[in-house]
Amino acid sequence: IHKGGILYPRESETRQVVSLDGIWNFIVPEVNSSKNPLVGFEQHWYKRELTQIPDVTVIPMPVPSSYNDITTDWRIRDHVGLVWYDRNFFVPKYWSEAGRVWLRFEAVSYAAQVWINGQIVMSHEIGHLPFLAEITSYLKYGKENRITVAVDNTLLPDTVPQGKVIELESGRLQQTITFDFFNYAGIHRPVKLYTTPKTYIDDVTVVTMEATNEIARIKYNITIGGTSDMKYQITLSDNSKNVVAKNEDISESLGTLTIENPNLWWPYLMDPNPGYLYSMEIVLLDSYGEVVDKYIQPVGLRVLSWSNTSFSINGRPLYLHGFGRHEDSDIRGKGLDLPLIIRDYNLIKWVGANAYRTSHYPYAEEIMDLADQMGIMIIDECPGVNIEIFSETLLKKHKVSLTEMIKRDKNRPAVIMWSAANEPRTQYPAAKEYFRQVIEHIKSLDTTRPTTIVESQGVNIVQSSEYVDIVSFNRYNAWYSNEGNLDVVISRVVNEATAWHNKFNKTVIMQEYGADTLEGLHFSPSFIWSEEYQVELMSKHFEAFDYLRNQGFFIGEFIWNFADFKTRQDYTRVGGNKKGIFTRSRQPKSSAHFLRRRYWNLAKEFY
Ligand code: BDP
Repeated sequence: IHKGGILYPRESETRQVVSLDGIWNFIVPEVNSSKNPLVGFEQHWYKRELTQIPDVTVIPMPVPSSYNDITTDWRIRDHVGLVWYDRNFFVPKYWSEAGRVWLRFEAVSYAAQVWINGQIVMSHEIGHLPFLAEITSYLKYGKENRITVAVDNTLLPDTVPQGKVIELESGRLQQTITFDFFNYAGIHRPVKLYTTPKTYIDDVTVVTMEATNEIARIKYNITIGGTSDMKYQITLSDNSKNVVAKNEDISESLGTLTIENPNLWWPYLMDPNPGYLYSMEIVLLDSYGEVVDKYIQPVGLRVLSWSNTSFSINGRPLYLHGFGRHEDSDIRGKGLDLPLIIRDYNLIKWVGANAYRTSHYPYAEEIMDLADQMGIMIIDECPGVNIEIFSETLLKKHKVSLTEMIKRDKNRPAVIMWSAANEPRTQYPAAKEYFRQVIEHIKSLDTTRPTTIVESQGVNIVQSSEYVDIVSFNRYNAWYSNEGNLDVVISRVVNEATAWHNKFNKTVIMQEYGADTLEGLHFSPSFIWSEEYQVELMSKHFEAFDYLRNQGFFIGEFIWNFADFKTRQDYTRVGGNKKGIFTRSRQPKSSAHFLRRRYWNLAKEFY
């Protein structure tokens, strides 16, 4: 685990950022004649260009993207184990004077080992999270360089998330998983080279201490790498670039700033100007007053507070209405795709949602940036989905995944809650101590946001809910249980939400409910899988939610799912999970229009 910060690479007068995205070379060892999965290590493939290796097929592979759906070869789609990527790139001569050069991967699923010019520079496990290393001494300046990456998608009982590998009678390995979404793999997010000076800003933490219409106060903490003898100059500017607060020429890395008549950060539909961001310019100065390094950090002014009956932002109670989602689309799988993410935000705004959960892993930083800018509230979920077997090794890695996620997202105003896991088997006695430690770990890193665990087990057997701040549950009434029986929905939802509140005396969110729906399938009277059924199932839930909202502890509703998504091959899935209110190509089903009416009405009523 990288000890320092994992700040998003941003350009400034003192920093340059270069993208390594593009078409890389790619090899899947097993689809070649040797069939030996370890051949790449045995033959030291990282010591030469992949295109120079005899008797292997090198194929072009886009980065960022999942590799699974790019080719027409099912052996690549369903491959388990190691694959290899490489490309060449140039480093300008003047970079040797830059100070330091860093390499940062925004996410590789699941594990990666990285070489520069044949020398190992870093390895990382757990997908969906960034990792970086300084590579100054590995580069050839003013020359061509090579980057090689070995990627392993294998999930085991001690990975986050868990999986098992079985050998089929054909001799092929097969990945088994307990979650339904497709286990996409590859270099999923951008790869960047960037420079910093020798002494550099390593990490920034900003917390809003107070946020009213009259005054806001933030506390910051800067950590630096290199010489510690530096002066700091901290400037906060509004979005018209007017300086509103400043700390000049100070030697402390810790400080506060006070902003008069601030523009607070408000969620979408709660204010005419949601997602207001200031920018905090952090400058390091040497003893001559020369600028050494500069980093610009967006800052949203907002405070959260919660009790056993409410959850508020800047003192105003929240009602969360949104969905669970996935990073998923045709061909690129979980690869970052800018047109798709902007389309998604346009749909989120159209439907009038104010929040979503990053089910079931942290989403790309570009997606999170947009949430900050648009005022879409995020329940930030770590990759611990469907944990079945609790062990010490798993607990350690689970904590690492939370450390990395919180380090990455701690400054984001959009992130309003940490979700430690989705549907873990919390009925087992071992879950109790496990999640006590997981939640304690989150609290040791951040106490400004509430925690949750998204539960699917029954209220009376769950071992972990006493530790969280907010109770979350998923329930598929009239789908996985009582399929077809829409008339039982209202009482079941009301009774269960009430039981959670009564047992744990906390606020409650329904994080998932829904029905698979094939767009264009119509039945009257409604019948499962039809558009009518999805709409009717929603309308029953809405009645239950309206009742619950009046009880004073129910703070959110999230339909499963925003869009249809690809799953593992399974006889209950026809071309994937179809519980989306949008299709996989992001067109509305009848349910999207129906949800839109409700979410806009909620917005009017609450704000
Ligand atoms: C829930 C899971 C979610 C699934 C959903 C479903 O949390 O990941 O996609 O069921 O089966 O249990 O649709």
